[in-house]
Amino acid sequence: MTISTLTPEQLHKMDAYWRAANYLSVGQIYLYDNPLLKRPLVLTDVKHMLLGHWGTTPGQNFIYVHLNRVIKKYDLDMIYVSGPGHGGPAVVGNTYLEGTYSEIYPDISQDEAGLQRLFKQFSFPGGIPSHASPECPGSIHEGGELGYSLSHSFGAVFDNPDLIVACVVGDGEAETGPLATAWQSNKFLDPVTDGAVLPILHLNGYKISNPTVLARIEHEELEQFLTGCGWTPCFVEGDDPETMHQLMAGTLEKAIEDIRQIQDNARNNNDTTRPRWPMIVLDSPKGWTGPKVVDGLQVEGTFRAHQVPLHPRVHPEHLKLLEDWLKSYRPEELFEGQGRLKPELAELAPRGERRMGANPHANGGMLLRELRMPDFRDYAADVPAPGAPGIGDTHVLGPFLRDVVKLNDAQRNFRVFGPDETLSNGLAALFEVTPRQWDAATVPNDEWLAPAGRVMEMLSEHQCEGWLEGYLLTGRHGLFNCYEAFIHIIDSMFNQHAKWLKVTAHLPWRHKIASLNYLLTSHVWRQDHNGFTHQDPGFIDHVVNKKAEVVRVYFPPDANCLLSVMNHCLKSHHYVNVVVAGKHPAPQWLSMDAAVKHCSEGIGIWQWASNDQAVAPDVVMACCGDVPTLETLAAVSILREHLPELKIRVVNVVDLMKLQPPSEHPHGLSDMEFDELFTRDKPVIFAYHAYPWLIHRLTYRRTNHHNIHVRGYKEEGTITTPFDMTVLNDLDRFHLVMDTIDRLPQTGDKGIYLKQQLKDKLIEHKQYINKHGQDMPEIRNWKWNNPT
Ligand SMILES: Cc1ncc(C[n+]2csc(CCOP(=O)(O)OP(=O)(O)O)c2C)c(N)n1
Ligand SMILES: [Mg+2]
Repeated sequence: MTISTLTPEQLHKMDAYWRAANYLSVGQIYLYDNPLLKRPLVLTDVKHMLLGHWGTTPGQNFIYVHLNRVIKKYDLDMIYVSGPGHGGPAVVGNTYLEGTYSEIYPDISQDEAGLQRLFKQFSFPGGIPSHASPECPGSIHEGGELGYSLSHSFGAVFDNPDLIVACVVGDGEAETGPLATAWQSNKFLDPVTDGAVLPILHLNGYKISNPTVLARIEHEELEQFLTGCGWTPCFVEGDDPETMHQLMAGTLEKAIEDIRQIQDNARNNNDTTRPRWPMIVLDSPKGWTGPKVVDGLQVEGTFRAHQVPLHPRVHPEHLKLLEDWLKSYRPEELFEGQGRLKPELAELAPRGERRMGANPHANGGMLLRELRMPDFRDYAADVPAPGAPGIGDTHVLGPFLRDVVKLNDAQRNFRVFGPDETLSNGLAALFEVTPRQWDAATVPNDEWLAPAGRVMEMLSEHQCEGWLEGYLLTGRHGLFNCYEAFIHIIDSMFNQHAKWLKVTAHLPWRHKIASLNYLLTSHVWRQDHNGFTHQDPGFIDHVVNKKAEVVRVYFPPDANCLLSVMNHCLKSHHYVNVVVAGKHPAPQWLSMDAAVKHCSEGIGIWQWASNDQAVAPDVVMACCGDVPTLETLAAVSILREHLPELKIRVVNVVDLMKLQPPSEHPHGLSDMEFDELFTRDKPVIFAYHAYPWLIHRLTYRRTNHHNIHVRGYKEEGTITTPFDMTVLNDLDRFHLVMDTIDRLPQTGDKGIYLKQQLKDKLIEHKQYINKHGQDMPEIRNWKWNNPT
């Protein structure tokens, strides 16, 4: 590396550009008015509420101006991911300087009035958030919740061979679990078909009020740690701007050239050794160039620089410090009288779509190409009559997904992500057409591993989620398959993605992206190997907290419904779709034609199972989920055999959101439609896949809510037989029948006698499973016989 990569003139200009970005950042945090300091600063020029994060910002501004230089020099296709996205003033300021901000928001013009509005809007009611939020051009990562920057960056470069993501990782962020695991992403990156991530560890030494671990280990230890994670770290350390500019410029050039060399070797020389990709450690003071000492305490280079170091409205003597700080950037040298950045500085930014704020990858919907879809009907399970045997619903889905992969192989825009379960979740058919992408070593007996593949598996739900989000945010499609219980691990990441979707849906310049699709299987009712730890259907409760406009939850009761639902989800935009499905052999209910109709409606009466066609029903047996549907139909067959005079209506719910009123969710049934299905006054025995209270939550406003009695998972579980799982939670057919009898006094003595029989049955069941270790033959061999 040469010590003087930059000519004195370049260095001077880059330093000025950095000062301009720093000036804009301080202006955003503090100023209400007087944006160019054309008159002495007075208290009324300062905002009342001072919100924002200074500490990370000058370092990010420094990185941004240096990235701009290499983008121009090497004509790079590059986007910027800000791990400590609370450094919002940096990305907003830089996209303003490069011109993209004003193109999207003409009101924030490149003049004094625009500057004033730029400053005022930041962290201000009616303005913009303090992070690298969706409102900020060039952002695919808000960085409010720390930890996901590196996984997002890798997701963005998969199948984007020309893209480089410069990913700033906070040294505090690096302590999070998701970030700690994300360093390993380099074992899953194909230098031939994927792009590159350039991590820049922002070692400013501090978090909010603590030092960071990585800043307080030996230099050598940090180097070994990063090297051990498979990277080639290059250090840029210091605080003298001039020296640092030269160091950063040289280091960045070397990193870009190394990336190109690695790619060239792999792409043109067939070099298959795993690259040790370059990364940068930027060791610079937190709050660099800000106030050094305030009220006798050191600020620059300490944790005290994290947020807002001066409070002029509380301490009037800070006003002068603020003015001095702003003036230290010498704004008169940076901006013309009218407030526009001087042309000799403006020319440092890249042009057009090479500007990081204008790069289409950061507005992924612009690049979205629809998937080529096979006809899902071609994969139908044969269901000559309800109750036909099935091989396991996800096993039927597998060949359909296989062909989605196959059909989109050329456009390289579909991937399936999962911790380690694609096979055990019943999707083995995928491996007929694609391996798992794996760029570390392989040995004989490994299966389906190759440097490039459509299936991404690493045993970190965080990593899978982050990769998939990054992939979607840059305009591609994907599916996350996961054990139902462990999807909770990414609850919080789902939150952030759902928030992103909600906000971007209302930004006209942001194009819609493909939906985030979850296939949750190996679900609560069938955890034969694993028991209680693997039994938790609560993700659904979590998901429905989010805005109705972005979340969808589906419980296909059989394979044909699963095919229809998944086809719909993969074609949809800007939602989070949660699909819960079984993988074990289970009876099938609907032919493909019937499934398409049922799933299109999302909820409906199963006429073939009901006998209330001519008259009002005595009871509605509702079910949602594959196992509850099975138990409900078994209960219906008992009722119809023993109490044939009862009029029973069977309602199956595929689309959970149908239960909500239309005012709450766009899929919601009107009250009239709901009453037609569930009646206004008859008991409803509702067998539900997950925690029962969600059904109450969704239906509490409905006319007949007080008659809805829900059975579901109530946190009873262990390793036991499949049927016993339902018994432990009172969701089994016998309990459902007993519930019905309890709610229908007209069943009289006949009902009481039947109840007694069923109670005896439950004891018989316990005795049988304890002795034989499997369910009674009458349970195992039960088949739906259409009662006459
Ligand atoms: C997951 C998560 N936990 C806690 C916080 C609260 N928080 C905001 S900033 C911050 C410190 C971040 O430190 P670092 O990553 O080093 O960023 P920088 O020093 O660049 O500001 C913390 C703990 C958060 N935003 N996200
Ligand atoms: Mg830090």
